[in-house]
Amino acid sequence: MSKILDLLGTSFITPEMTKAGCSFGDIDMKISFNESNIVFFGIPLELTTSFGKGTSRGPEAIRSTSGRQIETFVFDEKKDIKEIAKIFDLGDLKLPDHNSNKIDSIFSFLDQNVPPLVKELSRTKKKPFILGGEHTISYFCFRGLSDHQPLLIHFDAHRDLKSKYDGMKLCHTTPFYRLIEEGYIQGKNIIQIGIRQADIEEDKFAEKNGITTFDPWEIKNNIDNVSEYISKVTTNRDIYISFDIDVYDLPYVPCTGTPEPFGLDPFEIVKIIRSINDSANLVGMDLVEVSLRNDDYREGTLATQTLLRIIPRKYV
Ligand SMILES: [Mn+2]
Repeated sequence: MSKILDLLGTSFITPEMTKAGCSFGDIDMKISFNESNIVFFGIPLELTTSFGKGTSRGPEAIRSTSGRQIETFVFDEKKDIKEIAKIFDLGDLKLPDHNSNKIDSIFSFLDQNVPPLVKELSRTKKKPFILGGEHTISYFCFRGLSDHQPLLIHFDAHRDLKSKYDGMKLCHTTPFYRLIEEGYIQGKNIIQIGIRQADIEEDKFAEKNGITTFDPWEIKNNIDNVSEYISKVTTNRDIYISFDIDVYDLPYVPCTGTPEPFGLDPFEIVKIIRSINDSANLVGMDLVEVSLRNDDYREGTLATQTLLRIIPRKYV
């Protein structure tokens, strides 16, 4: 425990010292770490991205829009998150310098620090909300919560089930393959939502391992059936949400690295978020692959508004 507290004191750039200059939501009623029940932190990892760049600015995009642009009152929920949640923002994890350190040494830093931190937060009844950074971080975050055997609800355009990519076993296209291969989760406990890009091996791997997939065509044609299914399988279940912003259709996400057409719109995403059963228990979540370029805050806004639709749910 003391090791974790040391880590909190020295290993984070406080929200005020990040580029955004404010905490998530810039909430004026200050909550102490001990009082909090939701703990935000950023992992601005951008190490293995293969196409568009900028995901290291994800936490900045989310803190800036949530703190400076968007009300904490969620209009359609008629709830103010500062009244209903006790949020503490640790800031951004200080990562080893990406330029002078090898990929392996940065991964070993994450390996040593992220799973124990997430586990300790969970043990002390604080739900970790982790802002990426590239999707690779989910591998480290989920491991800290795998003892709960949660149902993993994975929103993404991509399966991220490759066994290897560009010679790397661990990178932004492989986290869920690694989690399954290393025994942290079974495929039958994964639901992938919004998928529209994969290679044939990933598709076969998903089928072989019993992963449930809802592609956008099915969601567009039959969202009520999808919602009903999700409500049923999340009843009385621990759940973990891994949310890649590129699950949204291409026009909604102008900055993310690998945008895809044929995606979902915000109304469909909110409908699915609301279909998770009230009796479920969110053990943690990550929101990844958000980016910020040329002062284009649309994607940060959408990411924040997605979080603001999750926080008021009973399962949080
Ligand atoms: Mn993706």
